[in-house]
Amino acid sequence: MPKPQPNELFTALRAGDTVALSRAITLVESSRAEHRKQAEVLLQLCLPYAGRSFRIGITGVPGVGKSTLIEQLGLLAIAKDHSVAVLAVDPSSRKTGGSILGDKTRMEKLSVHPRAFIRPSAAGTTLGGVAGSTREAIILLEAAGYDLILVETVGVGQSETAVHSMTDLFLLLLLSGAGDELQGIKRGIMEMADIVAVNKADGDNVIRADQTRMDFKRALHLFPPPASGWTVPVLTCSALTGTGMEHLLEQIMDYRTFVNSNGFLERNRSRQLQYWFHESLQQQLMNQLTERFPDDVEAASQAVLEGRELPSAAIAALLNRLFSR
Ligand SMILES: Nc1nc2c(ncn2[C@@H]2O[C@H](COP(=O)(O)OP(=O)(O)OP(=O)(O)O)[C@@H](O)[C@H]2O)c(=O)[nH]1
Ligand SMILES: [Mg+2]
Repeated sequence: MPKPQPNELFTALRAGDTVALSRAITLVESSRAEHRKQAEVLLQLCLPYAGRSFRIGITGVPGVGKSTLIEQLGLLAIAKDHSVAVLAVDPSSRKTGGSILGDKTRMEKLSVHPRAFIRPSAAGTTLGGVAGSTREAIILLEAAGYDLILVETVGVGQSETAVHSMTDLFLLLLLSGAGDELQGIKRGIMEMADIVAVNKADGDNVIRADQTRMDFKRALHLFPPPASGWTVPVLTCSALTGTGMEHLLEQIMDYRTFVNSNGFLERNRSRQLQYWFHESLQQQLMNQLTERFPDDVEAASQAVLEGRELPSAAIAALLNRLFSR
């Protein structure tokens, strides 16, 4: 079967064809040069339809209940006439590939719902690669008409920063009754959160969850207020029983209204575009240099490794030489 061309994929995904949408995402995830060219044509076609969704990043330690919560929240949002797409950025699961099955089973009802689309974790290259393609996948999902996009990320390392820099709202999930030392949640991640929810507030955990909620509310006072001007709410919920989910969705929509009306949403998005422009500039310059001038790059690198030159000087000399050719 011949591979569909970018314009065919575009027409099909605009018409709601989810098979075409899946293929389109696979295409932007590919690092092969010919795929990359096609992906760029496709993304360019989609660009006029991008930016119309509300993008939510969801983070928290493994097992906190992100996928379970996405299932609940997604179904609730659909009941309120939204259409929901889910992406996962999960560099840790690449070895086993286990999360693909896991995500689908955790989101049993959502994954079969006609107004939902779930794309399990990308099996791929570096985090940078995964993050870049996730960003592009968001554009495809928006062109396909999804108005709520949920991006799940595991609470490790840089994936938070990457997801934070491509979403409008960052939701931090915490475990109840494990409040000591702020559960090892890094300060930087706390600072990114627009909403904090203590999950698993059910059964014997209800009281402890509320204690955790108060602890975190106090802890949040120690951080500088968010640039959006929004007061970060700390809630309790149970993704298992559904308790608190309505309230969480309300808070999400309140935040959306808030940042829409004070202009922060737009400012934040243009800052994000700026960030991705610079990231991409660095990445592409680097790739071009190492592909086209491998010997020169290697020589400069050797000079640094042998202690003959400082990195900045070696690179300045390298660039001078290349640009004056
Ligand atoms: N009691 C209780 N269990 C929950 C709740 N939410 C999730 N769980 C359970 O916690 C386990 C992990 O849930 P997941 O939704 O897979 O958690 P996750 O954060 O997506 O995990 P990773 O994707 O591996 O990082 C599952 O067994 C869920 O059934 C909750 O609100 N209450
Ligand atoms: Mg999960």
